[in-house]
Amino acid sequence: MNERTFVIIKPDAVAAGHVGNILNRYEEAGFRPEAMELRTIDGEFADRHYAEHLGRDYYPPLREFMTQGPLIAMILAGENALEGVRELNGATDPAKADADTIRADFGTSVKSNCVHASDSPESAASEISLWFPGRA
Ligand code: FUP
Repeated sequence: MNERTFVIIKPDAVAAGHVGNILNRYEEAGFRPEAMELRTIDGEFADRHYAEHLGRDYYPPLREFMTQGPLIAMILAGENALEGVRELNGATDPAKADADTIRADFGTSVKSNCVHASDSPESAASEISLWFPGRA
């Protein structure tokens, strides 16, 4: 099924110069960008994106991390994009991610795990409307 998912190349990966390599993984797997923007978000926007995580002990450093510099926000489309992109990304903790996944190769910690992708059709729809309201 052709699907859309919302993806972030996080500030750690942008700062480290991994944007091209990460985009290459998605393109080689057949996913294509429908929208893409370099953006620096503030804390209030991070709170909206990570609404489920507000109040967790790890959230304040995560908020700081996501607002520390530019990130790449994008909509990726393709066959089974939701599951396919999360497989390419690998497990949340880069130390536990399968070999050759993006997080295994470019992530450095659970917080600095270099990419985000929507985890369900519902979260894709709400993340796309938050980040790219004109594309919802
Ligand atoms: P994922 O769906 O793999 O992005 O992971 P989660 O939705 O569980 O977590 C979202 C983000 O919260 C992760 F990318 C990193 C951060 N996080 C932490 O920093 N510490 C934790 O213990 C769990 C998540």
